[in-house]
Amino acid sequence: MRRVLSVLVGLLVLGGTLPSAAQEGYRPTPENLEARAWFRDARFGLFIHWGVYSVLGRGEWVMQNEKIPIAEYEKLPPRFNPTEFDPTAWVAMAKAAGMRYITITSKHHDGFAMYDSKTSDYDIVDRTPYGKDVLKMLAEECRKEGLKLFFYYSQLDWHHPDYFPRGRTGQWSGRPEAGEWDRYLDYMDAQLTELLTGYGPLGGIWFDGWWDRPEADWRLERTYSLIHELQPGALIGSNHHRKPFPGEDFQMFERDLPGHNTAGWNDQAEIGTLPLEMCETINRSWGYNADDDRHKSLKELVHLLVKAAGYDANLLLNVGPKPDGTIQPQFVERLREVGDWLRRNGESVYGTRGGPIPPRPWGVTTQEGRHVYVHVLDWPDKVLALPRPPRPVRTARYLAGGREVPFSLDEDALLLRLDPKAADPIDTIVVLELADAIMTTPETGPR
Ligand code: H79
Repeated sequence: MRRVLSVLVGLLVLGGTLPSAAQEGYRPTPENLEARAWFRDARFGLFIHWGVYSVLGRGEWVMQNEKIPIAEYEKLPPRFNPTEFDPTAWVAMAKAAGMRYITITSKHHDGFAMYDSKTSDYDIVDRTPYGKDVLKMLAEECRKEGLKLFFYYSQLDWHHPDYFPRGRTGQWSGRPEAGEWDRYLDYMDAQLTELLTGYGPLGGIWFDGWWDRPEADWRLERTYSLIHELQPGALIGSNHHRKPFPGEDFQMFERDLPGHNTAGWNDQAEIGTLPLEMCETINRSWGYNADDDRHKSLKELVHLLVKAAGYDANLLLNVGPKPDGTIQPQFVERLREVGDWLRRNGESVYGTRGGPIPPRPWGVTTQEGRHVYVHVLDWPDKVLALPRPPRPVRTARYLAGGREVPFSLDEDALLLRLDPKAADPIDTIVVLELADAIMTTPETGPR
């Protein structure tokens, strides 16, 4: 009895933060499982951060960072007029980069809806001179071109009066110190309903901002059930930096490989068994930042993609379009180069899972059926010693050109004898052909 009591007390104390506050007992439908398998195979997507903040060109956090009150911030939408927005060009860019899906901000922390919301007039159609629903235009183009579309949705809101009590951010917005949290959640559910009913079949919803109020009751049970009812095949993920909550369909990592914590906020992000995704920027910014010219090189971008795949994760790579609707040439060029690389080396990335040999400082492995792809990213020596793969090795060849790589096996190790002349400055890929396929399931797949 004492034990039962202490468990009950524990539940009362922890109530709001327990994962059970999400969609407990959720059983994904067959469509959802199929979408997860598709997602795992896709491996590469385009992240787009676009909102009225782009007018200022100082990133999507400008409202918070520069303590801009709502009354001031509301002067941005009348200045947002992306007359050069061309969904055909955006989707063509993503496809040329070898990306299989797009995730775009439908509403960021600033609360401004980038679509024709009927729940609020704080949206692109009602408040900007442009007056068009850019998400609808993008959704149509994605459908035409066979890319899946995900909507980023910020649970955190710096604009809505009912986002109260306030969390860690949003304290400079000038809102009255009162509000109805439940009314805010109703508003959020209403907006999500619009997004899930007005834009065709979605890839999924990418939540962010839960971390602003980890102590709050977000009523996730209701929100997640709603989404799964409206579109069982839409995947739910949340950037809460924790182990996935019940009801989620994939797990994401911001600016870190799964299990790493260089960004500083992934200390509680234990890896679960769902499909994984890592998001990163090409320069250092998500939303358009006019001063940020620290763009990653082609080599750095390919390494991000390949390492993510080696960790069994997708890479969601970001661009922040300008307020006129164009994407800076520095992004476009690099993405085209990544696409060129993928056209030559895509079989070592698409449709693969993390390989049987764990990621190491020299590189990573990926696998598909009987093939293990050894991505040698940084290894200057002629001999590379690896743990022996779990199946007999038939052949080893360079993916580029198909020449054989001499190798030897002993009880513990596979020694690859690499030819320095065949070394690729970006990624030397050796394909091992095994005698049998390695069976992987989401639960047992090597990480
Ligand atoms: O949309 C992009 C960013 O705007 C958003 N996520 C990506 C995909 C993002 N929001 N916050 N961050 C990224 C990092 C910010 C972390 C902090 Fe905090 C917010 C530091 C302090 C407040 C969260 C809460 C981490 C510590 C406390």
